[in-house]
Amino acid sequence: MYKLYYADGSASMGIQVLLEEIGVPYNLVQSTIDMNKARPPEQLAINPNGWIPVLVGDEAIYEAAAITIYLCDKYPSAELAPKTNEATRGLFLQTLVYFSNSIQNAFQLNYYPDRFAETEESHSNVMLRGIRRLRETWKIIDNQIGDNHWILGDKFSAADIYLFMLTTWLKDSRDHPSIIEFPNVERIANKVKHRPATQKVYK
Ligand SMILES: N[C@@H](CCC(=O)N[C@@H](CS)C(=O)NCC(=O)O)C(=O)O
Repeated sequence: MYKLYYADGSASMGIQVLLEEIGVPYNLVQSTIDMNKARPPEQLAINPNGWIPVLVGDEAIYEAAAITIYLCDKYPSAELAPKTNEATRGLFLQTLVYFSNSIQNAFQLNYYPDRFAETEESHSNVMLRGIRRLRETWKIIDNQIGDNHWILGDKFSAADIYLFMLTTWLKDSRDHPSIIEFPNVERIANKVKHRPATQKVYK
């Protein structure tokens, strides 16, 4: 039985959708993304950064993209990722790493400006740069998708689940670009949203 350190609205929800799609049993362990609240000690022992998701199974690992690849490879019969010798394997890995490195980084600039600038006067500037970076990086993914049904082409994959999770962090209240600026992203996010696994997790 897997244990998933979890908080509403966080990247752990994408991993929960993936566990549901695969159909393996798991327990959620309540954690937090509130900077003023303590993380469970076991979570911190695994991931001293204090971030979620953290997944505990045969191994304990963190980093959402790594957990995604790990689970897809462990359960190949779920067919949520191309096999290592399939043509779209490179695109699958590239997209997940881009999500993690570039789109999540853009969100962090806007949500956690204190991590990127020492002085409080600089925070609003960093947040603004995050908004511009969100627009730049989502546009690149929107162009990459083009007319494809799913990110990788005709076949649904864990990268589509990851995309959906990231779109839930786009907030008008923070002056983020609206998803309608990225129609190909929006089209895929809407399809993922209506899958039973996503409905169960995001209710
Ligand atoms: N690179 C990490 C980032 C994870 C991350 O930023 N998690 C956020 C929630 S979505 C978090 O735990 N925030 C609380 C904090 O940074 O202390 C990943 O992709 O797993």
